[in-house]
Amino acid sequence: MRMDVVTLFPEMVEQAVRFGVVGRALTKNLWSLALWNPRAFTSDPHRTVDDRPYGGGPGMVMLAAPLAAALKAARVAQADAGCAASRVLYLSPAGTPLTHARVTALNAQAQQGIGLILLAGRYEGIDERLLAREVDEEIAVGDFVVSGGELPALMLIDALVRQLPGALNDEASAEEESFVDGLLDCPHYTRPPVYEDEAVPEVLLSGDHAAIAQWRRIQSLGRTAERRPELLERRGLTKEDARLLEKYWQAHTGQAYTDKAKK
Ligand code: 9WO
Repeated sequence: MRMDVVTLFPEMVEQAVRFGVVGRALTKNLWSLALWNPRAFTSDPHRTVDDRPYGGGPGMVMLAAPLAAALKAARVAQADAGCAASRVLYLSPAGTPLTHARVTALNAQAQQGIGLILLAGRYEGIDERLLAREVDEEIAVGDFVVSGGELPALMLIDALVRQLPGALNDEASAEEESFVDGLLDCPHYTRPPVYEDEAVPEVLLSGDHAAIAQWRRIQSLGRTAERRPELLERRGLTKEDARLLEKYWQAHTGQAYTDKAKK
């Protein structure tokens, strides 16, 4: 997978991708990264990348021309690297909320040779004319504003790379991960068997893999119903999942899960 990032702080991205799963995947050449600083594509002595907003108001706006030149360089580099096409993704609070399904779809595109160019804004934003001409998709990682698009870009990179074959030590962990089946993850435990007088759930020490799998499913269903009921409504429940959820709900509330809707 080829990814390019257009950013005023390439060092920030370069350092952040060297750690953990993403760093190991980079070392294993499961993906590749190129960074493009719009400041390198300026022609004035002050290497200007921003200016005051027309119409007044606080802060500065990123100029279109340096960004257009940086994006062009990224597109050419991706074509030279064999990408069939490039897709420019702008990280913005106004973008489409990022979901597991969207990450999976972007990965599928990348597997077909589409290079991803992540555009990270700074200041108050980017000249709208650049966005209209160059951006294929705006993506939000949450309903909040941060100081720059770099951290959202790094979240997107992490979510994408984790899905690459060989990126995770145990492929099963990707399957069991939250949102793969539209459910939240089950709770996890490790040594010691008792911590601060709290014991690990007995079933996890039983060695009964079928019982453990069922317990984990019940926990995922129950946690999703408690914390993100809209995810359950969206995905629906099989008869078996409804039966398992009932077990959780009865044990945790003393009520039938269907009664919940009557509150
Ligand atoms: C800022 C903003 C504030 C309110 C409503 C919409 C907004 N869009 C932006 C914006 O695009 N800002 C630029 C990118 C420049 C300032 C830093 N940027 C940014 C991206 N802040 N927060 C994000 C972001 C990206 C993806 N998901 C969540 C937040």
